Amino acid sequence: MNASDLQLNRVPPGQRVTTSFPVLHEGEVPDYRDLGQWNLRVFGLVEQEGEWSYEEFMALPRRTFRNDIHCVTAWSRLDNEWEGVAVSALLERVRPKPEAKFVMLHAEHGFTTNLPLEDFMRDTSFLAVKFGGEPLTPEHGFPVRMVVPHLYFWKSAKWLRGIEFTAADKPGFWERNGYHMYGDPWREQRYDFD
Ligand SMILES: Nc1nc2c(c(=O)[nH]1)N[C@H]1C(S)=C(S)[C@@H](COP(=O)(O)O)O[C@H]1N2
Ligand SMILES: [Mo]
Repeated sequence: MNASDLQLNRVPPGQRVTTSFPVLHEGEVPDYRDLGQWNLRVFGLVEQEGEWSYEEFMALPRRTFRNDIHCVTAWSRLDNEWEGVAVSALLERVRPKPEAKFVMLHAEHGFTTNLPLEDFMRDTSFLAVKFGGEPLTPEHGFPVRMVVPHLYFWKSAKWLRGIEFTAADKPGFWERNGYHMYGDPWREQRYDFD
């Protein structure tokens, strides 16, 4: 097997590799000059709701994560290096109830996206604060974005502000607008008719 075969195995069907980092989102980049107003709320079907201020969140333990990301618009970016907080660090404190089966991620300005609890809890999913050794740039989600690399990148909510645990799967913003409820790049679950 040569190097290009190895890369092929890492690129899902219908995707092409880019070394740039495209910026894609709906609406305005939030203005976060005043992080005193920022918090992250974890709520819904949990034993104890959680809320972290910016300072509290930045004091959580962090580690490096390496992954490949796949955007539904057909670009993939390999070998990304991030720094972030493991999902388990938040769940230790809030503890989802047994009825919790899905998660709705809530971002600034009302953007939402849904995923199964199991996918949210994978040890490859995390809350990113740095990309390539630097704090996230405003357009890539500063101060905190979700990263769920095994699903299409629209599930990786930028400007994350809330994590809601629910019993039933409800569509988020793009999912209401025709995107797939799950979004597995390896099965090309791009739109809801795929
Ligand atoms: N808050 C928020 N997060 C978002 C989006 C958005 O519109 N708002 N778009 C999603 C989509 S469709 C994609 S492809 C990725 C793009 O992330 P990037 O701009 O860092 O490449 O962010 C996702 N996260
Ligand atoms: Mo996207």
